Amino acid sequence: MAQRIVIHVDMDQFFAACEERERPELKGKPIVVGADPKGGKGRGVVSTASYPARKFGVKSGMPISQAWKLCPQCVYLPLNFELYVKLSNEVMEVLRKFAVKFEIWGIDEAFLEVTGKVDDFTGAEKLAKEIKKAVKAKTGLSCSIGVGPNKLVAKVASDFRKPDGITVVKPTEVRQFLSPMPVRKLLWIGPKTAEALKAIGIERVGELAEADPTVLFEEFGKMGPQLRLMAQGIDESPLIETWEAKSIGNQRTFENDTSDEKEIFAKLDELSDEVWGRAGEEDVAFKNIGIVIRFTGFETHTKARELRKPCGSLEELKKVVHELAMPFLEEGRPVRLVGVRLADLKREKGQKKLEEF
Ligand code: TTP
Ligand code: MG
Repeated sequence: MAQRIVIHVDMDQFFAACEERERPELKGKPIVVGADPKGGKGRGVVSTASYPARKFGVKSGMPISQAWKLCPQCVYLPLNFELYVKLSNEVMEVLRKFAVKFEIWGIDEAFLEVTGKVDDFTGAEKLAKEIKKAVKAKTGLSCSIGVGPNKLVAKVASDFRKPDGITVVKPTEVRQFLSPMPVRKLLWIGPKTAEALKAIGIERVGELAEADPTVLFEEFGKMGPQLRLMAQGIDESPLIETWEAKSIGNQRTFENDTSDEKEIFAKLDELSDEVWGRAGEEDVAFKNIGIVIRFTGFETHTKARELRKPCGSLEELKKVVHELAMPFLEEGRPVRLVGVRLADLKREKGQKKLEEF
């Protein structure tokens, strides 16, 4: 069987990087994204700090009032989730294409199973470089990448060199790599477990890897042996794909609001072509077709239809989109924006791909 190879990608200073992309004049400044500091009296916490802001000691999860004390000259920005989700989707779309199996782990991180796609860890390192380039080209954002024989090691590795790093840990290097790390670095070891381990004198992964199994069993029950295996870098957990949650959509605003049905349908057709193309590229079939229509002003309507079986052709997609839009256009009200969205996605040829190995 081919050597298993897993890649973990984590975006650098993600929320701050998104803000910098929107406002290039902020690039390189100490930025704190989170609650309003209100001149030091603010409540709430720091969501993230840019790397320059981290130099002042500002960190994710810290009270915003403390951040203000450490760095009153930092640029403080409120959260703009819509932006982060939009960019996260763009990033994930790029990453997905490099993977045999793909699992989104958080807003700015994902696992890629690349077993069989590359021959060895040298091939995987090359692939990691390509991934970084592709993410940068599409979104302008930088990320850090970890490569390992499983999820556990890949995740620790992506955090090892940040920002803009690549860390490759081959199977023979795993024990040495993990050994000096605090146990908390291991995926699935939360603060409580770390605390309990500390109570029995275990703080480093290497100590856990060599701990007396009986003591671990007494302390943690069945989880004890599991913890020890993790510390030895052993992890066979598979990637869990999350296709169903995803949708493919796009929308466009008219240059001038229009009530010309022909123009509106032409735009909807154009959007249908686009999303159909993307569904093809991503090898997904879909059953749910939706539209959005915004009239002059901000009155917005959405309408969706669930087909009985996956949509079979571009013509069918366009027909459904027209039928969904028609009732909204009868009154001849000027339209500002239209959109098409595909949901209930299923990977079409994915199974075949996996069987190839
Ligand atoms: P992280 O990947 O942990 O942090 P980061 O991307 O900002 O920085 P790094 O370069 O070290 O990876 O989290 C991703 C985003 O999630 C982060 O930009 C903001 C958000 N977040 C919170 O809102 N609260 C938190 O406590 C953490 C840790 C992150
Ligand atoms: Mg990150």
